Amino acid sequence: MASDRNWWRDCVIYQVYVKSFADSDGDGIGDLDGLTARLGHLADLAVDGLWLNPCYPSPGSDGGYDVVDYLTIDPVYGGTAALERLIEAAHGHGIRVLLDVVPNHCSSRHPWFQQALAEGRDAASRQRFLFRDGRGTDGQEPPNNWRSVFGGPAWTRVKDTDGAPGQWYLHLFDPSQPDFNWRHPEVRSSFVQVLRHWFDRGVDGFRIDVASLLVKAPDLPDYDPGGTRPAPDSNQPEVHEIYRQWRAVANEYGADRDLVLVGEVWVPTADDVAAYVRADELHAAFYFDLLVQPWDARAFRSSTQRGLTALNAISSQDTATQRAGVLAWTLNNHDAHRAVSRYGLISEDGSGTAGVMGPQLRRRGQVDVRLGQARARAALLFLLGLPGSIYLYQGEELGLPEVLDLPDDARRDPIWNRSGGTEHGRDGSRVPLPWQSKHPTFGFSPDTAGEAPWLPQPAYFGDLAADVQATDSSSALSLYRAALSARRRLIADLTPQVRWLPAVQGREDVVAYTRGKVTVVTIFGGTPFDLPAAWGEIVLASATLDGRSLAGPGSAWLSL
Ligand code: TEU
Repeated sequence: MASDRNWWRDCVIYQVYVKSFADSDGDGIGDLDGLTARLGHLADLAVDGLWLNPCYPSPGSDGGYDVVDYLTIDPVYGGTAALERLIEAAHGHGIRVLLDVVPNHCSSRHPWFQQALAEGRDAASRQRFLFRDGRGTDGQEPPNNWRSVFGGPAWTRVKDTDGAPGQWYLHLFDPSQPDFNWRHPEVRSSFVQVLRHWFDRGVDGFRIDVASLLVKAPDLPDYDPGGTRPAPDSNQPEVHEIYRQWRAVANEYGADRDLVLVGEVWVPTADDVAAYVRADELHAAFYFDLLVQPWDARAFRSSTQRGLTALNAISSQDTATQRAGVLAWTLNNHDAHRAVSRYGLISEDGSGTAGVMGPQLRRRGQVDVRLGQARARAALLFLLGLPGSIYLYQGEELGLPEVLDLPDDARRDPIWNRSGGTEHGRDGSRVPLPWQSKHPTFGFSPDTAGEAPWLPQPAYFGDLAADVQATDSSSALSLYRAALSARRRLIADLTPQVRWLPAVQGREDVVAYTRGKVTVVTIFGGTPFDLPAAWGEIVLASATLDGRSLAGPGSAWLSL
């Protein structure tokens, strides 16, 4: 690949939920050859890279975030050879490929965990995980009060080798996902080996799953329900040592490869996020604060500024040779309800949001899809103007809403079962993509009759299929193409400094910022707004223009 220095500082990465992107062999499950065959879609979008959700061998109890073998690709996705084909083809289009590394936990079927179970309580193999004796009479109570992100206790009790009730092991997610002990040297060295293994095969970087969770507070103290102490299961200072080591490994591959590590970092404050992109740590960290904001001018502006302020503070320590990384901005991923449905939610029914993060990411209720689509279009232009890297999630370029009404028996997310069916979980953003409107599986699977798609596609997906949108200049797909190519074209004109403009025409629902010659303006309300002549020529708009009057909700880019 051509080496354009630090491509990741302002890249646009497209997240591929492989299982739902395109199925090449008719088993109803998306795979890497399906993705390779559809690379033209991504080249036309002008994305710089792909992040693939995990496609390692896995029982799939958490969509592949329960890994059995970190060094191969599951045959269901085409095996390692299919990844090699994908990398070669993607690089041919100038598109980089990032894998997802899952270092906090593995699958309970991982050989290390199986060994730890088989060898019993005093075995050295147990030290790679977090096994503890229980509390209370006969160790019946979990070792501490931590809760699983997916609901219920974060501990599961195992049987001793003689069949008697034994120790407990920690799992911050599903019981099928035991947490590693990151204070164990073999755990550390094995993941360095994982990184090198894939870097050596041409992978351009990694998205790091739950990057802030790996190290737990010594002695695993109880969680403080009052919240006066920092959480003992997240964001421990020692976690940063891991990323300094990983950065050094990535750096070994040199400036030509310019590999990237981006952390999925859910931490309390913007300063906590920025700490992960200190010059010798990660290249980028997700700034989820913006993703969880409601559709509101003040909320978007202040969240964005919090992120920028925190990053500036870290960047103030830059030297000529050592620069801090960037924020990774995103409004969609495979864990959240799609932006169309979040921003289009007109009344909440309060159901199904009880779990951790549910209220922020997955509110349920009545959705006005058209309103949500107009707002999501506007949000895209707000996002694409920002300095740093941008992460898009497959299907958002089609304006897909969250599928909120999947049949219960189709749901696969462990959150559904762990919550006893009270939280619906994340399947609704993972429904297989519609490519062709007039096709039994909307082009997801081949023509020959095979297995049904692993999650059912709603009938209305036909109207949103890529083929109909490709020829419609007013479609979401056309806007995404125009916006990404405008970003590419104008990037050299954009300074990293974001300057907020004072409210214009008394409109508190309008937010505008400039980066050098370019102004990005977003109308959050429904009233049209006159784009001031002083802002320059209109480059692009997400909504209808009548002269210089932009319909709301909508965004525009202007350039002097
Ligand atoms: O997610 C981390 C995480 O804690 C949340 O996004 C979580 O899935 C959600 O908020 C539950 O309410 C990462 C992955 O993105 C997710 O798909 C995995 O399930 C999780 O880690 C475990 O590996």
